[in-house]
Amino acid sequence: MKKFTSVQDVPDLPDWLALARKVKAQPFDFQKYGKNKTLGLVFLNPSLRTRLSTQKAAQNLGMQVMVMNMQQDGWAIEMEDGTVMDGGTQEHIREAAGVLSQYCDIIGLRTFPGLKNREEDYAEKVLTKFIQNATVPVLSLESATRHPLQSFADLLTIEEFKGKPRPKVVLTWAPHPRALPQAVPNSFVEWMKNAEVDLSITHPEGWELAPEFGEGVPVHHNQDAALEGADFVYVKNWSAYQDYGRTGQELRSWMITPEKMQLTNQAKLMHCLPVRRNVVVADAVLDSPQSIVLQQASNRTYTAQTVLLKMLGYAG
Ligand code: AN0
Ligand code: CP
Repeated sequence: MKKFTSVQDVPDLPDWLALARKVKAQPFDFQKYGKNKTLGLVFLNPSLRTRLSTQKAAQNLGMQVMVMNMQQDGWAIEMEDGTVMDGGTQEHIREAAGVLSQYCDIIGLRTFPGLKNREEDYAEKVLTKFIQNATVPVLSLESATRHPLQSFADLLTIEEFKGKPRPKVVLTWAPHPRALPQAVPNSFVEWMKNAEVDLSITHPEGWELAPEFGEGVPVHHNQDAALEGADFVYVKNWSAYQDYGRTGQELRSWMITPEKMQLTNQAKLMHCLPVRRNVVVADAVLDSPQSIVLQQASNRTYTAQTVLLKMLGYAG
């Protein structure tokens, strides 16, 4: 496996899910695959869960882990080819990715979108350049348009908590004061399309996902109607794709409250975290037994471990 950047890199999702369950049951049973292998985690943006769960996943496999926080500790990276580097950037991505490949057997990269230039973000410029210049397999730790490690954990969590073969899953937009990427909802939808779920999306007009992600998924602009009968409510803010980067922070009535959860089929509440309390979700919901956000975060370890195991060549 040369890369893990989206669900398209997963050849057999049911097989991967079965392995994730096996890994979760016996996390330390696969150490012969990771022994003497090194994982490098490169962050161009902040992270709590992805950093620690992927590190723990690698440790469970017996791997060594090196973490590089480029913003604080690295040189300023140049992404453009053919530039005269007499400005602010100090090291070209060609050397940076090439050098990291000398030290690591697998490299993880987190790179958020700039949310200014939609074309550039959706071309996955940074991730693509990194992969082109790395000589070892690359794992996305959230890129401009997708967060596949998150979505894999989300899917495992839904599989564990579902009470029927085909649960109703509602992805709902919620307000947030800052412009956030579309990566989490894009990816969630992409993975759910490959799962046994009845998926719909609710968001205010103007917050449609990019056509290639939203395509084929029913959309409701009335959040209350959309939540009716839901078994899972996946709440997340994203900034607009059309009016690229627009926040919608004034739309405070979209916050998930106990009253809204009353409309559902005693739904489980999911969020990738970090979550802004009483902006995105009310305290009373996050602190209720309906919230499974910590179980979601826990599953990040086992799904990351499954991905690493496959990247290490595990074929069982
Ligand atoms: C990021 C996002 O929305 O993509 C990371 C979530 C995993 N969230 C924030 O920046 C708050
Ligand atoms: N959910 C998630 O990816 O969290 P971090 O941004 O803290 O890694």
